[in-house]
Amino acid sequence: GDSRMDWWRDAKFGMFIHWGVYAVPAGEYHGEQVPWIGEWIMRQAKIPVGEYRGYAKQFIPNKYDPQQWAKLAKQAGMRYVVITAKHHDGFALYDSQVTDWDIADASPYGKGLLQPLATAVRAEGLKFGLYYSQAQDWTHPGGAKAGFEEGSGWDEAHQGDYDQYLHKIAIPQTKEILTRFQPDVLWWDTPVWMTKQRAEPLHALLGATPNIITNNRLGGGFQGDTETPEQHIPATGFQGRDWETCMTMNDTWGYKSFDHNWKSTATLLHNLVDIVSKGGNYLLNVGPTAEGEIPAESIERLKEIGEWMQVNGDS
Ligand code: JFZ
Repeated sequence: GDSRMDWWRDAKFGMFIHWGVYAVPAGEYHGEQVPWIGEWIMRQAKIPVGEYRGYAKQFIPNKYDPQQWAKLAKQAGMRYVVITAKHHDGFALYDSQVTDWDIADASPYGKGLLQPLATAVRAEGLKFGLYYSQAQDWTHPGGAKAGFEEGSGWDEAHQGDYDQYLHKIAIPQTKEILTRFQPDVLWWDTPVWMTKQRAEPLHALLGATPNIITNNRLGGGFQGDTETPEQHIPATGFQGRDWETCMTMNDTWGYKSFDHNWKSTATLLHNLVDIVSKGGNYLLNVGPTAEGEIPAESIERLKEIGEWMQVNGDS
């Protein structure tokens, strides 16, 4: 067997965290409720880069309590946490040396958010993973592509060469997060315009963390370690492949103030049991606010899941 995968297969249940500047507009732009998932608001509302950058000034998570988050995950029976190091808006939750579009340089908060969480999560005995949007980047030139021609976007600031973006931003940042945080998981996403040639240098960086587990969203033909059915549970699992269903508790990954469509705790538990019975993992999302709080509805559900685990879990 592949002992590298042992902890992950045993884990069954993890916490996904989508957190970033999009928590400031929280789904609203110029007084309008923007449809669809909150972390896509920049793309959905075609917010100009300069204007979107302004939200970072209000992303000041003074209520951030990474120990509380780690304990919440642990008490719910989760064994790993995966957080967005950078989502499609290009904003890094750590102090990147590659750009000033990060929490330490663009927000008055002025310091990184990832190391405190990595430390807290590992202190609880959980594994720590990072999500990184390698292909889409709606701030750095050359990286805004979804639904657009390669090298263009909805703002002049997007003009640029995709390969330049990869070499100036995505490759150095991937190197940075792997060496700095030594994540147990790297969760790639949306490989638009990715080719084998483009993905190869990203894939090669994984050598810095030999035991890392990656998903199947790097692109360029790289399969990674895990299948990633999204927002659904496959009927039978995947023959010969590890897999992980990622899912929201309401209808958004990133925080939206007006999304109240919460799944019940019973539904979440049913999903967990269904997934585990088919040999998969459940990566259940929370979307913290710009102040740094996990929504009360999510906390309540995670605590109830934890109570069920006390009775039925295998600790
Ligand atoms: C992606 C992101 O665009 C989204 O913001 C979120 O981070 C989510 C976890 O991942 O969205 C996807 C990616 C892949 C599929 C659907 C949505 N897919 O394969 O069906």
